[in-house]
Amino acid sequence: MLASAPAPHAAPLAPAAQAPHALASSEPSVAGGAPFTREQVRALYARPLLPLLDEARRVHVANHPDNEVQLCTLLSVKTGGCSEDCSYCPQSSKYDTNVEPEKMLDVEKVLASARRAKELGSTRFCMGAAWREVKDGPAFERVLDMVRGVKGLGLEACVTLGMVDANQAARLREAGLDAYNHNIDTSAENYRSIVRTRTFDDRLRTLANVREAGITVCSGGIIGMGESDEDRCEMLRTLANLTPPPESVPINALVPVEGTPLAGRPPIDPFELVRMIAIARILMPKARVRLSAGREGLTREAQLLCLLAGANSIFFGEKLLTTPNSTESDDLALLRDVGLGTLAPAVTPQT
Ligand code: SAM
Ligand code: DTB
Ligand code: SF4
Repeated sequence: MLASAPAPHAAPLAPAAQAPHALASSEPSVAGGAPFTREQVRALYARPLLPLLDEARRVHVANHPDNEVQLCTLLSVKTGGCSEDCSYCPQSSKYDTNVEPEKMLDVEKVLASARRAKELGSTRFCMGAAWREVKDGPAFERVLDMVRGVKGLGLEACVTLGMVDANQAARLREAGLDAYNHNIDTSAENYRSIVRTRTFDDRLRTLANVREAGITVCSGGIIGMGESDEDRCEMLRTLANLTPPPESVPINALVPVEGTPLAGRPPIDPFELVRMIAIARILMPKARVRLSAGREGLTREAQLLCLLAGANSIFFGEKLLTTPNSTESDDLALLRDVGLGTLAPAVTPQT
């Protein structure tokens, strides 16, 4: 079993309220931009939450429409039976979870789901496969058809399929793919305590292949796996120092799933998620920051704080890939009650 205990370097950073040089809220804390140093990100992490939120909000309104959230719908197009050992994942064949391996979905079924997502207001549709890597052949050809079909509906198309090589990335781009999701999940130092069947560098290599093919990069991570504050800072720093930084950054809170090594992890304090989102917003001003897995356990007030901190997308639909998400009606009610609009379709449907 993989380690689920806190990493050895889990000493907390200076408690926010006692940060020795708390900045005035009007002072930009990372003047100069990327590349960011370890110390710069640590200093952000150690700031009291309210000035941090002030700064994140300033960065947000300077770079994005103020009251707009993108709805993105997820669909698992090939569920379970994955050969990787990611210790958070219910789809790994190494763990006995209640996810049963399923055959890959037909293109028509996927497109029916994408049509429904569009009717409900989603402008992005992300298809996930529980694969270690893409293999050339009929399954990949089917994914390419799915991408063409989703683009034909006028939606942004994203896939998350595990590792891809340069040629596969180029073929995805040719099919019209907008974005590839491939999370770094945690810091380079902590990676081996979470995943052993591949390396952090494997992750970065796929991100480089995606970027090279002209596909936008969606990459983020997970908190609540027993990582240290330092790991969280380093994860965000790695993302922000990618050149260019990712266009899309999902911040997930672990959904602990029975049977996985991380099943017993306690829930995070929602303020930790707010802090991560605020720092992501400050370090990556132009990125769409996605309030991702783990929203089901958050109150409306905590979700609003995440949106205030700079999140401008949520996963919309009653399921993430295999685990439950907030309901569509609760999400629409939240957005309505606080007067937030959703992003209008950006792409003209192809006929
Ligand atoms: N197999 C592909 C891969 O690993 O890149 C794509 C699918 S994978 C399920 C997509 C992402 O979902 C992972 O990188 C991880 O960040 C996130 N994820 C998976 N299980 C999770 C969980 N239990 N809680 C939070 N996030 C999770
Ligand atoms: C991401 O960062 N989070 C989403 C999406 N990208 C693909 C997936 C969350 C999966 C949560 C566990 C599950 O439902 O299986
Ligand atoms: Fe497989 Fe992706 Fe789950 Fe890891 S996160 S076990 S690669 S499906």
